[in-house]
Amino acid sequence: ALQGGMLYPRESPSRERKELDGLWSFRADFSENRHQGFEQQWYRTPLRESGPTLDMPVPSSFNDVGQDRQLRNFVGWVWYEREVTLPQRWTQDLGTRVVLRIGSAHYYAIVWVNGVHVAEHEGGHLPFEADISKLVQSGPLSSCRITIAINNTLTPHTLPPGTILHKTDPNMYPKGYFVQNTNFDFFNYAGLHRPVLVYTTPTTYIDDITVTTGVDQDTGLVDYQIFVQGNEYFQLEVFLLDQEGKVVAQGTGGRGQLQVPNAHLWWPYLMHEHPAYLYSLEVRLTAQTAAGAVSDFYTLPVGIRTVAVTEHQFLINGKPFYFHGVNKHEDADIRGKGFDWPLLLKDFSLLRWLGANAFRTSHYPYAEEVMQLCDRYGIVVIDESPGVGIVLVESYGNESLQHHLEVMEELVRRDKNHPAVVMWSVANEPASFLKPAGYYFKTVIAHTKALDPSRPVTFVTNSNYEADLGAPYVDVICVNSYYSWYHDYGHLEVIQLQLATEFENWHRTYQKPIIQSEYGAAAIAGFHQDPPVMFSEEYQKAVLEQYHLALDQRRKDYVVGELVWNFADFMTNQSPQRVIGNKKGIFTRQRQPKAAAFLLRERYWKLANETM
Ligand code: BDP
Repeated sequence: ALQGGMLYPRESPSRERKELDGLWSFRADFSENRHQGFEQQWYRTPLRESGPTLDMPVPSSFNDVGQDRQLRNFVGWVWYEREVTLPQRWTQDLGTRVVLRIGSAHYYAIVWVNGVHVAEHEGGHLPFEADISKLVQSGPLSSCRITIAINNTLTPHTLPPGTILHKTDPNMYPKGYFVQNTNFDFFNYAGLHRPVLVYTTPTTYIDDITVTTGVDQDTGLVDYQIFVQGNEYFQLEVFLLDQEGKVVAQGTGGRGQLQVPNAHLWWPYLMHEHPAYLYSLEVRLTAQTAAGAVSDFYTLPVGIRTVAVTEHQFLINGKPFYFHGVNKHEDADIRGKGFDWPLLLKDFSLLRWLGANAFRTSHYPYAEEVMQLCDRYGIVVIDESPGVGIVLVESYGNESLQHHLEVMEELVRRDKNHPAVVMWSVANEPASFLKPAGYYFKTVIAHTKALDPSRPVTFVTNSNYEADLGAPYVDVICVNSYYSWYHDYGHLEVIQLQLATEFENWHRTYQKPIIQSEYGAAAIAGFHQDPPVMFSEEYQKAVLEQYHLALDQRRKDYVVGELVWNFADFMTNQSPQRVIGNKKGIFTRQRQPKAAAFLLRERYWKLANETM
């Protein structure tokens, strides 16, 4: 089990934060064994002393920032470094705890502070931390040097998995030649993708908070559990404030239930006139220490809502909810998967324009700032783990399974308090027909449910309904299909029949609600053909129209959602199937609409008006 909590670093009267975004020194280790950095201990002295370095923006992927083809396609260790000067009150006051937090380092990361190893982390989409108090408080220096080595190599046991293929024919490839293969359809961008920061807490501090909510008639129920680290003797007080700042409930102690009469529920956008109502849970800790009294304050946004699944419905606050939205990627020009506020706000603006009420974080957890905006705007999220491309038998072994369980622990720990998150997805399109898949998904799903009994769990399948060994364990069947795209090319007339048959088969077999979790077609913006031809905007639109007709046949029965593939065009590996990336976006990579976007906009607003 994981050590400690992973509360988002927020400022409070007892906590400060310092962002380390901006330019870092950077060097990719191009040596033949990719290990020179470790042999020469590049973390011991400033990186520039090791050889030539580049300026690298953080957060950003390193791949597309420069003009170097080798760096764009680099596989192995890259090194990041920057110096930071900390305020004296952080380095002199032994009652202050100083924490370094890395929002995301893809894929494997090792961190040193002033040459001392402080953290290691596997997985590119979830945050990790190191308590660096001792290090920064031990000397006269108030500056410290942070070095982060990151390796983007994917193996059958990483999540997502990949394979390294060594090409040994001396007539075909130079000595030592290898390539990274993956079984997922997006570019394996790497680097420091999300904010890096240092923050403080007192040495006795609020380490974690878990909130689950319920509704009893008009009363909102907020169950809380608070974990404290440091001193054994402390008091806790909690206050729940409404949006006007008025205290509506309060309690004491590490766990309890707050009751909110006439509660404002957290509703999805377009399902209620006042969606996304957030309360604030203010937690106050006081402890007596040898040095005197200390206090810690942390405020957590709380949305009161319930989620439930029946044989044919997905219920939010007891009302049937229909997901009409998109699948996304963290992806854009130049920055790759780097976090970027303007891009994020543009995307939310487009989601509103579309009338989308939901998205899936295909195919990995997104930045915490994204989840916070979903809470605030009322956009419902299916929160997906990086379990994408699990297709090799090796990736079903014990080593992979253990890692997958840990990733679910990290994901639930980070995202458990977001009202917007209504379901976990443990994987996308695994080879769930392989023999070991049954035990594997049974275990991962059961573990996730044990971690969080308050939300349904699923994985997204494209296996045949009879062959799928994981489907018995999910709460909602999520199916992807690409009729008249990956087969029956160009034959729009088969879509309705094929989709209707598929829905029928899944529902008859499992009696669970179904979400069309992906469907779509590629269109290159500006390509026009009438009658429609593949890759034209008209064809993309026509495919969606055919899907919608079949969806509408079953929408009131047991189909509970539709998420188009994809919100925007995105970068992939190079292959003859992909034209500078995947073009199934209804927006271009630059977020401009194709014809299909207008079609979806009309449909989503119509669906919204039916449920309002
Ligand atoms: C599905 C995958 C998705 C791909 C999409 C496609 O889940 O990641 O990008 O197909 O082929 O199989 O466009």
